[in-house]
Amino acid sequence: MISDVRDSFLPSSFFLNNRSRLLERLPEIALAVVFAGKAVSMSEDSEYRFFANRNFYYLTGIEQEESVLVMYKNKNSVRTVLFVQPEDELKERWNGKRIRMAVARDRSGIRDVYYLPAMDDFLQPFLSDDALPVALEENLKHGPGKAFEKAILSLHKEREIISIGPVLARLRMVKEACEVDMIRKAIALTDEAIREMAAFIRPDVTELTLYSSFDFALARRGCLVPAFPSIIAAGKNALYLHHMNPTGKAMAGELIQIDVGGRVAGLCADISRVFPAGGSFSERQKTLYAAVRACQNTAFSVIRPGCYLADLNNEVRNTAKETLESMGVLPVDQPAEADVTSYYWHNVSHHMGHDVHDLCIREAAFEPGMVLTVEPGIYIPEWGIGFRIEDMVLVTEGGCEILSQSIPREWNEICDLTACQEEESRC
Ligand SMILES: [Mn+2]
Repeated sequence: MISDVRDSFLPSSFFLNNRSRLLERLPEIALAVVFAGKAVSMSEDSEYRFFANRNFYYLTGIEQEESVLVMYKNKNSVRTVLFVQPEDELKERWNGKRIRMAVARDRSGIRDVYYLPAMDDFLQPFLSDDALPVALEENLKHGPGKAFEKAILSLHKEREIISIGPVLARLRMVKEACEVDMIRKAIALTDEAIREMAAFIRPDVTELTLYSSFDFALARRGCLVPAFPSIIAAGKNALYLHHMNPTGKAMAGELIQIDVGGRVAGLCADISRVFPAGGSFSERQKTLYAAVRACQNTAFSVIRPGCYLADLNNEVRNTAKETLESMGVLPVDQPAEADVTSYYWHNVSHHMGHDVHDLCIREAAFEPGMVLTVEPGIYIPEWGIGFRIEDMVLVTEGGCEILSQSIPREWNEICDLTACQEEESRC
């Protein structure tokens, strides 16, 4: 069993390399400022658990609220400085210990770490140069980067602002080996948690039982921030793709869609499976299962370097059309593409990484090192059933590797995970 994923860290060399690659893509002389952000207010003096801006994390490895990365380059040199909240006995007594400078240095590989009150004085000489371009994530509408942009433009409205969002998206699309290792760990974590959750599946199981057992399985392995809020949808709730409120339950004969993912060192997993509440699939359910699996197999065979998201979607939609015709859901002589979309509601893939729907440039061709989901879904409201099956793949030189191979995927393997198979006489 995975013990505590909080012991898994990306090496500081990874963050150092990310900063270098960003700097290479900036003009010869520029200042870059990237903010961790602040915890989101829940109500009154309560806040949601802090979760750093992913671009900031990608460049520093630091999860501490209000931290700021500043990088300056000119023709001869580069200066990289990290600002963190100062030690504060009273605030820390109430809100918990802040990151210490030594830890911040160690995680980020940045030697120059200072306390935040020093930041304004540090920036002043740079900002007094009106000709210095400033690189910001000005695409983040409400973040501190936006407020900073406003402040510096109010000082000098002609200043050139460089948007680093697209640059970071391009970098983040291709994963380093250490990121792929962490994605593999996130999948292994998700695998263990799915098995523990599935052991509760029997007729009349509630969505809440499965939801809480999955989150418990993650949390006791050190994952307190899953990749996204778990989707557990029993029966017809599966026809709401992002069913977030686990109030339903599944009777014998009904299916349960799960769409879940753990996170390790910031990197996400995203896995979907469908379980029969009674421990076995009906013939009709098996037919749909085979259709969705056929769509997945098309995707697995199509994904390779040089392929585009649009090509992949078209190929898989064709397989969905053929299977819907062979099931008698769509008439064979119907040429209209539109009818497929009545049953085929969403695209098959998204990039995966530090965000579950990772930053990407949709028009970019696949390259080795990219990580994608393969999640075709077919939903037939007339039958009252519909589901997706979701795995994760790594684009390789020759095609793709299924990263989530260890998680049971075929319908007979799925049944074996449920409580019903352990207590066959009761179901
Ligand atoms: Mn997904």
